[in-house]
Amino acid sequence: MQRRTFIKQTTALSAIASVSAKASNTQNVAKFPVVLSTWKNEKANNAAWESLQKTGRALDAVEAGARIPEADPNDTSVGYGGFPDRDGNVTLDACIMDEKGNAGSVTFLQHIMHPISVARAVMEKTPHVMLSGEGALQFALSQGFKKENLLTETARKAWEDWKKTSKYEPKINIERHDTIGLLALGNQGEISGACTTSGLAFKMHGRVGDSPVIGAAVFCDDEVGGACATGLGEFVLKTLGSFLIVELMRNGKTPQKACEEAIMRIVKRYNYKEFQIGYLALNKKGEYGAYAIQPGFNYTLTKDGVTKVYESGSYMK
Ligand code: SD4
Repeated sequence: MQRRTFIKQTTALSAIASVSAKASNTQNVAKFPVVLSTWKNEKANNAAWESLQKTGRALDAVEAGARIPEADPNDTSVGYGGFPDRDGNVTLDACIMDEKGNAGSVTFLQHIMHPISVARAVMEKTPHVMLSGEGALQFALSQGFKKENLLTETARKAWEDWKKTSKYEPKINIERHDTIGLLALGNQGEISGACTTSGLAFKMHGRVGDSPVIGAAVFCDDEVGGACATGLGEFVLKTLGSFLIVELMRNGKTPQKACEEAIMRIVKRYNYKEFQIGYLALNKKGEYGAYAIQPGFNYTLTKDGVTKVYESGSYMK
């Protein structure tokens, strides 16, 4: 479903949103295993859940989940089918973090369908955390990933259309905010997280957002839990939101309160009316939280094998 249509349909759900915002004193609990992802990502959550049935490991689950939108040509903000930058290049950012504090990431990667798996290979097979651009591509090829054209006809047409005005103008919730961030607790209750995106549609060539940055789009600490982000990445980067949320949880905040405080950091300092940020958090007890600046942010939860989409609370009503 197109985001525009989806947003229209979800305005009817705004009552649910305000209920969850008001009810933020009561903490949602899912125990483990559990999978939580940004936006409406049921297929990804189901793939993550299936992976948990096979290996039980949260790291495998978040990778399996992220691979679903990456390969989906209809998802215009992740991987194959992602909208290009303003010069027509599909450039990808992704990161992954496990329960031991290991992390891997790729930025500004082109021509590879599954950046999340390249990020995992960076984590597991190199002494580094982050590889970028041509170097990331060379590494991916050396690991057996295939070089492919990721620009679909639909994305190319959207770009041709955009070029008529060439206005770079992020719009709340309809600026292709479909980036997937995932958090999971595995069968042992261990935490992992992942994020993958083609970034903002029609961005400047070379622009890298929050999604490949550990601490910004994803952070996990097995003593505490994890957090992930979506939205206009520049503001997640400026406030290092996921790291902040994990630290707030370490200091006693519930996942819900930690997400709310991370949103407030942005609201207090920036002109928040112009953009959207959404955060998810999951602690080691299986308690989770979600909060956004604007209405319209939703998330997908899988527990006990059942996957459902929920509307997040938000600062703006
Ligand atoms: C970025 N955070 O590149 C990503 C975009 C996003 O849903 O989340 N879109 O800034």
